[in-house]
Amino acid sequence: MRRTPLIPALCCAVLISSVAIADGIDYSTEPQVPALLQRLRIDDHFSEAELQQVTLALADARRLPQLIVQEQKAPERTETWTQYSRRIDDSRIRDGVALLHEQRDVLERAENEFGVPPSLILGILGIETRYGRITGGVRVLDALATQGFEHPTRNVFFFGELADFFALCRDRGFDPRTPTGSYAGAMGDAQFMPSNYRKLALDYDGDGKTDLWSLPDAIGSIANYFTHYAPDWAWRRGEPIAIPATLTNGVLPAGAVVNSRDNFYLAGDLRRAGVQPSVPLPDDTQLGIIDLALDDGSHEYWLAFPNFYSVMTYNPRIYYAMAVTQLAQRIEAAAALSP
Ligand SMILES: [Ca+2]
Repeated sequence: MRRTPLIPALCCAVLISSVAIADGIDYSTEPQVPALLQRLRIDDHFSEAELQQVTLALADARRLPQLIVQEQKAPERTETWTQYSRRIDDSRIRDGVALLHEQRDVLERAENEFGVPPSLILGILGIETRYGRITGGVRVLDALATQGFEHPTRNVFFFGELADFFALCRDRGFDPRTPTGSYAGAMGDAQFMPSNYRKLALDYDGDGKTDLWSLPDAIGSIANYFTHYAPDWAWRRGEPIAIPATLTNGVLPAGAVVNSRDNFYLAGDLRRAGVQPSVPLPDDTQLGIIDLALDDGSHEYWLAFPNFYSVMTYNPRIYYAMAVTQLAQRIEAAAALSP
């Protein structure tokens, strides 16, 4: 079978040992703080007075090591597909259709401007926060200080996000002690990390504030995200995300690599090897194979287009991208029945 690499692999995560810190410590005296302040001074031109505010905020930050455990045991890493896919339930589909009607003008404007269909934006909002209902109650300051100073494997990433969080707060006039979000420091209806909030969030209702806790701003920002985040993985206007497939022989072709961002196959080769897409495709279509093992021992197979890997830039887990994809498709189908 011919294999065609389409998308480069992600860089490996940098591994750095964690710093042991006793409970109750004052994070403003943490040994990595001078590097944080220097970064803000150089990259974001913080004044000495602004750096003093950062130090005071860090002194108020709470150490919440349970957030690191939560991050390591995120549902999309630990649940089975049978468990994870329960998120695609009737109430999420119904609420998605309702929001499609309620925000139709904003969603259509985002589609015209960025090429990202309303159903995908609703799929993201539905899986991330139940359309803005559950945006997280952890102080972002606490989440990012704990994960940035102490996460055993992803501390470099979170340290960068902590710096971006302080810059975001300075730029937007937020008190760093105020915003709340997920255990990972993701904020608002769209659950943007601070670096993406700074780079990609839009004031899409024109009220002068870029507020990701407002649905119109979240909708425009998600659409913007998919066209700007990574040039290689940008959303392809008008192309599908993924379609179901069946196996003529009941087994995958020998040597086929599934659930990978590095292995792609041609539709013609797949068809000849017994992998049948649910709709006819030109032979030269490049596809990834998604294999979803169910708890009853059966499997669901899907064929993924480049847009599936674009969805994975939002969260690099197959289950996450597949849940967003299937929710988007179910919302689209339900909306077609009640236009
Ligand atoms: Ca706004």
